Amino acid sequence: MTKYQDLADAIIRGDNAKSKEITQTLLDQGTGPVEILNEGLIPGMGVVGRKFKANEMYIPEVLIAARAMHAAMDVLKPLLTETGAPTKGTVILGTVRGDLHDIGKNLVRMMLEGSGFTVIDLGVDIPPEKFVEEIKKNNARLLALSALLTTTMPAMKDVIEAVKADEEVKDTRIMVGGAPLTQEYADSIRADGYAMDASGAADLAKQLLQYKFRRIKYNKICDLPLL
Ligand code: B1M
Repeated sequence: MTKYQDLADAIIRGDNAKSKEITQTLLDQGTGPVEILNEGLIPGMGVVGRKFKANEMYIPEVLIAARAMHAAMDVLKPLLTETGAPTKGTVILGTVRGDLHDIGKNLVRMMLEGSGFTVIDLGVDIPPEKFVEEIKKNNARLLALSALLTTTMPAMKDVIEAVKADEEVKDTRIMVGGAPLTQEYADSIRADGYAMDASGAADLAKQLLQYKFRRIKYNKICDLPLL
C-alpha cells in the first residue's frame, strides 16, 4: 500500500494521530504539501462522501473523519500559507447561511493565504448581513462564498443581492465555489467568478482583483461588463 493510500485510510478511519504522522513523514521525505492534499487527503474525504451517501457511514463517523482531515491540514497549513509577500488584498470568506460544511472553505483559505491575501474567515452558517458588515469593517475588495448543499446554494444569491444593493459595498468582487456549484449557476446568481477547487480559487482571486470591469468565466477574462 502506498503512503497516500495509508493517509486516505487514516482519514476514512478518522485516525487523527495517524493522519498527522503520515502527513509529517511525507513532508519529511520531500513530498510537496499540495501533492499530499491532492493525492491523500482529498481522495480520502471523497471515499467518506461516497460511503456517507451509500449509508455505509453515518454523521458521527463523518465528523470524526473530518477531524482527522483537519489534523492533517494543520500540519500542512504553515507550508501552504508561508509567504513573505505583502498582502494582495483582504478577502472575506465564509460558508453561507444554513450550511455547516467547512473543510473545503478552510482549504480555500489556506490557498488564498498562501497566495498572499489577508483572509478574514467568518466561519459557517453566515447570514448575508454579516458578510456585508464585514466587507465594510475590513474595507475588503473580494468576497468568497462556499456552499456544499444544493439547498444552501440559493443562500449565495441572497448574499450577492445584499452586497449589490448596498451602495457602499456594491463593487466588491464576489467569487463562489463548492461541490454542487457550476459556472452556469454562478452566472445565474451574478457572481463575478466561480472556482472548482481551492487552487483554482487562489488563481481566480488574483484575476478578479486585477481587472476593473471584467467578469471571469471558465478562468478566462470575459467581455461581459460587471452587471
Ligand atoms: Co455533508 N453532505 N451533510 N456533512 N458532507 C455532503 C456535501 C453530501 C454531498 C454527502 C452525500 O450525500 N454524498 C450531501 C449533500 C447533498 C446535496 O446537497 N446535493 C451532504 C448532506 C446531505 C449533509 C446533511 C444534510 C446530512 C444530514 O444531516 N442528513 C448535513 C447538512 C448539515 C448542514 O450543513 N446544515 C451534512 C452534514 C455533514 C457533517 C457535519 C457531518 C460533515 C461536515 C463537517 C465539516 O465540514 N466540518 C459533512 C461532510 C464531511 C460531508 C462530505 C462527506 C465531505 C465534504 C468535504 O469536506 N469534502 C460531503 C460528501 C462529499 O463532498 N464527497 C457531504 C472535502 C472537501 C475538500 O471538498 O468541500 O467539496 P469540498 O471543497 C472543495 C471544492 O468544493 C472547492 O474547493 C474545495 C477543495 O478543492 N470549494 C470552493 C469549496 N468551497 C469553495 C469556495 C470557492 C472555491 C472553491 O470560492 C469561494
